[in-house]
Parts: sequence; structure tokens; C-alpha cells
Amino acid sequence: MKAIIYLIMLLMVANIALAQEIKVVKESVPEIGLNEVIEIKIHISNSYSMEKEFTIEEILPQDVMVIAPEEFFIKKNDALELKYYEWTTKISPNSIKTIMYQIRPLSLGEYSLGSTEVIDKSDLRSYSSNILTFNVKCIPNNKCEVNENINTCPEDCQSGAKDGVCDYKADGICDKDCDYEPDCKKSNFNINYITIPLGVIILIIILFIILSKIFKKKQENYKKEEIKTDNSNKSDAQERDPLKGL
Ligand SMILES: [Ca+2]
Ligand SMILES: [Ca+2]
Repeated sequence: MKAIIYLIMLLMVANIALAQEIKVVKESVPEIGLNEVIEIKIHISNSYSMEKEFTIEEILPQDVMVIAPEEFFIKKNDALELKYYEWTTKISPNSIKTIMYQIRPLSLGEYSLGSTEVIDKSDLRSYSSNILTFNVKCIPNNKCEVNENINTCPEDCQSGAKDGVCDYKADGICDKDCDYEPDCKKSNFNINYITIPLGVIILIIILFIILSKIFKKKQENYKKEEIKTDNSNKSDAQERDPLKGL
């Protein structure tokens, strides 16, 4: 990374003699520990044969503490409050100027700094730098803590640890962060396999009880009806009996 930056810088210097242009390159170390301060450098090359004045705007990432320079500006982008630096500087002909600032990242993981916007005040043309990323690593203490994972704290969080990151690999350890992983044998048991047949059986039993009750009642009614008919037949026969009353 550093070698690439130096190569770009070398090319920028070489370009001064070859072409008339403005180049902006941003750099930092690729990695720091939590609570450490990171220094960001913005190199601006003016390959014109005249002095130029620029305004430079650098939007700072969220979740950082501004260290130096202490003064910064705030603007609103939708509901988001953005901290940013703004400088105005003159750069001599055929030379490079470096602007530096320091911030302290407040959380672990990868930070990304958007491109620095540089505007040439003489013709209002704007130039953008590269996007810069750096990683904030943990300070190891043999505990895989909240917000730490195998990427941000490989010293404390082993592969397969329950750290919110799925390490998808066949290493004999089932990582519980994965929905599916070669080492996690997912049980094919489904509770529905029991509840649905059980429900059907209960329904059949209830239906059987209701139907048998209805059947029983109908049978009782039929018997009552039969006795009633039998009695009325008997009384009819008595009515018609010619020997009745003798
Ligand atoms: Ca830790
Ligand atoms: Ca994990």
C-alpha cells in the first residue's frame, strides 16, 4: 500500500514536467488499534506554471473523534449531520502541498473516507482524490467481546465463535452464526410432523363422540316413539273391543 502511494507520488512529480494538471492523493496507514489516532495526508500537486489557490473539502466519517485541527464544520445531509474540514490554500507552481489531519475512530472494523474535493478557485474546476479505507483492530485481551469478531479481533475471536460472523468452512466446528454450514448438522425434525397428525386424530375422536351422541339420542327418540305407538294401538283396540265394559 505504502509502495503504491510512493509510486503515485513519484508519478505526480514526474507529471509536473510533462502535463499541466491537478492531482489529489489521500493516504494513511492501512491499520490501527482501537483508541489510537490515525493521521490522514492529502497531497495536492499543482503542475501548472502558475500559483493556484484551492478550497479543499474533506467529509469526516461517522463515529470518529476529531483530534487535529480541532476546528471543524457541520452540515446536514438529509437527517445526517456531517462533520467536515474546509481549507483554503495556495500552491506554488510545479509543487506539491500536503495537508494533514488526525482523527480517533471510536469503533472496530473498516472505515472508509470518501474522496476529498478540491476546487481550483481560478476556474472553479473540481478535482477528487481516491477513496481511502483503513481498518481499526481490537486490543487483544483473550476475550471475544461484544462488537468484536473474527475480522476485527482475530486474536480473541476464534473461528467458529459466536461473534455475529459466519465462518463458512468445513473445519469440524459448527459456527452458530451460520444458517447453514457444513459442520452444523441441521435436524430434519419438524414439530409439524407431530402436531398435524395429532390434530387430525383429535378431530376424528371429537367427531366420533358427537356422532355417537346424536345416534344415541335418535335411537332413544325412536324407542320412545315406538312405545307411544304401541300404547295408542292398545287403547284403540280396547275402544273397539265389543266385550268392553262387560
Ligand atoms: Ca477482546
Ligand atoms: Ca462466528
